[in-house]
Amino acid sequence: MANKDWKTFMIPYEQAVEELKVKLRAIRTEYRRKNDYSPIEFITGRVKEISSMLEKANKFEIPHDRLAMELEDIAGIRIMCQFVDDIETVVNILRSRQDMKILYEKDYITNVKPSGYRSYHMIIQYPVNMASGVVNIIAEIQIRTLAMNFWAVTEHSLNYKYKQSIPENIKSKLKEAAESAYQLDQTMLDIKDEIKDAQKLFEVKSAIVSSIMNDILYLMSLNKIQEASRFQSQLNKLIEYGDVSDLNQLHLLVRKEINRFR
Ligand code: 0O2
Ligand code: 0O2
Repeated sequence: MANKDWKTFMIPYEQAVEELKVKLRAIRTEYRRKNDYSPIEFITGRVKEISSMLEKANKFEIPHDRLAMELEDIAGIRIMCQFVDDIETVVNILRSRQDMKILYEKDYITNVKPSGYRSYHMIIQYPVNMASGVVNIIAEIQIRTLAMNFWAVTEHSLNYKYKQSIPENIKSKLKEAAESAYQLDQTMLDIKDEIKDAQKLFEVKSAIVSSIMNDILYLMSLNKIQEASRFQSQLNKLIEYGDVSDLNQLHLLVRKEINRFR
């Protein structure tokens, strides 16, 4: 196939990655809008470079007309989670979606790869609506914790540098690092509830702070500059030392003041 044809071949994959990033990031937004803890920390996505796709086809002797069937990671999405048990939540969310079909799953968290690699993979079929009609493409979703991601990204770059033949001493260091990443995930899980509470509290507080700020701006627009700056300095103190109930009280006071002048 000519270069131009490969570019055409990639179009539905590029579209799928863009759509999936938007759709899956929306899950995070939904949790955050509800001031809930999100099992998704962040999402990245990419399509494979044409050159590395052809390299892989060559290596595994995959005929070009079978690439779409046999290369499952031409479109790749990565979902990063803070805690190991978020992965199961994300997997269940994906399993119940109507816009993709899960073909199969690979659990490299229970079955750690000999390299030390841990992640949960879901191979999906995803319909892309093209000008010419629907094209069903295959994509790979990798779900992992931040620690698993840190390890995998580092190991991947070393593999790239050493072209798959990493020296033994570095290999054994990488195994050690994989074990440390695993331990880190376990330790974080132990204090998960504490961290979640703190993060949730932060979300709740920032929501109240931003409502108070809006109200203060409104007071300013009513030309009540003195009142506005008094509330602003109270707010500044509470941002540092106040709790949710202090903030709520201030919010009520600001509201009352607005109603007085409206
Ligand atoms: P958010 O809400 O910050 O997650 P695009 O499609 O243009 O939005 P692009 O440029 O294709 O995104 O980038 P890619 O590679 O798909 O994803 C990059 C996203 O991952 C960005 O999020 C980065 O902020 C986020 N990211 C990458 N590494 C980290 C990391 O270590 N920690 C965190 N928290 N986020 C990371 P967005 O798009 O800004 O959205
Ligand atoms: P990229 O784009 O460079 O990441 P197999 O034949 O079973 O060994 P297969 O069928 O391609 O491999 O699938 P597998 O093992 O599930 O791996 C698919 C992807 O998982 C890889 O894509 C990597 O992204 C990631 N992965 C798997 N094993 C490792 C590992 O030991 N270290 C790191 N860093 N990542 C791994 P590619 O093909 O490498 O492409």
